[in-house]
Amino acid sequence: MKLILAIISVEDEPTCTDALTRNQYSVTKVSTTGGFLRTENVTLLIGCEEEKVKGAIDIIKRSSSSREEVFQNMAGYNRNSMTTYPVEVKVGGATVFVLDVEQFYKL
Ligand code: 2BA
Repeated sequence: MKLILAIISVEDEPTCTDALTRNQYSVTKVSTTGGFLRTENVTLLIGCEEEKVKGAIDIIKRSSSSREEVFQNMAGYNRNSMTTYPVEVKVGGATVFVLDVEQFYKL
């Protein structure tokens, strides 16, 4: 068994979760925050058999559109300085980790 951790944008989450559950994947959503942009994103936890991993990744890829956006970076923000600067970053898309599950119980 595998555990897929998929970090996706808040905007893409409903489409992605619907598509996964329609295809008989069990999904848990966790609200998370990106360390760089400090904006909210969503991490999906999907436990499935190894042979279903590719199908899940295909669904996540189809439902997570990737695009460029400009953000005001707050990295230099502190009590003495209000300086921000624009950075162009890729948003949407998905960051996916696939982990081996050592044991799985439903108690
Ligand atoms: P954030 O950390 O808020 O990053 C958002 C986007 O900003 C990233 O998109 C990337 O394009 C850019 N970025 C991140 N760190 C950067 C840096 N140090 N310098 C310049 N640009 C940077 P993605 O790579 O698609 O990542 C989307 C979200 O997925 C991330 O949000 C983070 O929450 C998560 N993530 C990505 N890679 C990760 C990893 N290796 N481990 C843990 N979480 C990860």
